[in-house]
Amino acid sequence: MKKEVLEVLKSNKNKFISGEQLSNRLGVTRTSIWKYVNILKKEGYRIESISRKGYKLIEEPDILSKDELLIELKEEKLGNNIYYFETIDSTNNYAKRLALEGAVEGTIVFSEKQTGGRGRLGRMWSSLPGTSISMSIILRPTIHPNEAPKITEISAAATAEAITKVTNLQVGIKWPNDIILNNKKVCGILTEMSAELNNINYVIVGIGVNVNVDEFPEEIGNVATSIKKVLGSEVSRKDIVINMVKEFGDLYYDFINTGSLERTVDICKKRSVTLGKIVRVMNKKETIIAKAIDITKNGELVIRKDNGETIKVISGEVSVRGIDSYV
Ligand code: BT5
Repeated sequence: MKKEVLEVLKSNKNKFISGEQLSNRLGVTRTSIWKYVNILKKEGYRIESISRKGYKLIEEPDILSKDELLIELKEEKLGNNIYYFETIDSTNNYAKRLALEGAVEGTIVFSEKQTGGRGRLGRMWSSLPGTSISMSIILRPTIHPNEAPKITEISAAATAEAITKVTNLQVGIKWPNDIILNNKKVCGILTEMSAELNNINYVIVGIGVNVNVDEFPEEIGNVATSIKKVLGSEVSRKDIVINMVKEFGDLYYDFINTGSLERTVDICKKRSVTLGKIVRVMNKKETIIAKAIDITKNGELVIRKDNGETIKVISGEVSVRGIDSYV
């Protein structure tokens, strides 16, 4: 019921709505309404209450609570099922557990704090409570497991577009999974999958964004930045999440329905900080130094070695000269 009270207050933002109207509309007593309003106030909503006039929502806190997101995302294909935690080891771990229990596509797990946030290949991901976004989306795409890397690119494209939409900042994409601002990493994406030979059971897309972070732990101070650091002012995490989920839904279902990754690749190419640069690609077999020259319509990175040989890279560790520790 708290969600319903919040929804009515939000749809009447900056206007008074009487306790009686609220109670009639929602079918609960005025005392209950008063109790829910008090809980919302404790959560940080600024609500004016004046006897005989009722309640007026004046300001919403920048929290990624379940109620808030369910209301904001109710028209979207993704995000109709939300889990929200104050603290968790890793949203990807929890999403994996939910997926195994049968959670539907579009279920999203958020946490303010992660005690064991993960990057790729066992690396750590640092997420700072209240100022970053840590979220994982469960997907059940009807595609061949070989195509799963495309989902990382869809996520990167969607997140970059969302950040630009909210902040006007021109963020770059370092193929395939990093979002870059001023040569530093502002967002990382970890895509994990459970699959059989020919079909995917589930994909978990974990996204971490540094939004209003002021100070990073020393060990990542040289590589990490936040939107606030570059923009010079705070940004609503909620706005970024809402835009990101919308954009993601758009690009993802476009790909699932048409089989074409064209829209995503266009965004990734336009925003690429990798193309035209010398890169170091590491895979299980070897390390290659080459020039990144293109991204194919399937999302592979094309690199050209000094001897003229070109190679298509599907996934792997790519460092870009000038952006990573690779110099
Ligand atoms: C990634 O790995 O960039 C994927 C990060 C995914 C994080 C999300 S948060 C929600 C979900 N739940 C999880 O447990 N994970 C996902 P990779 O490309 O391997 O980069 C990891 C490297 O980035 C680390 O070794 C650090 O150098 C650096 N790093 C760690 N925390 C960072 C931060 N907050 N901002 C920028 N760089 C960071």
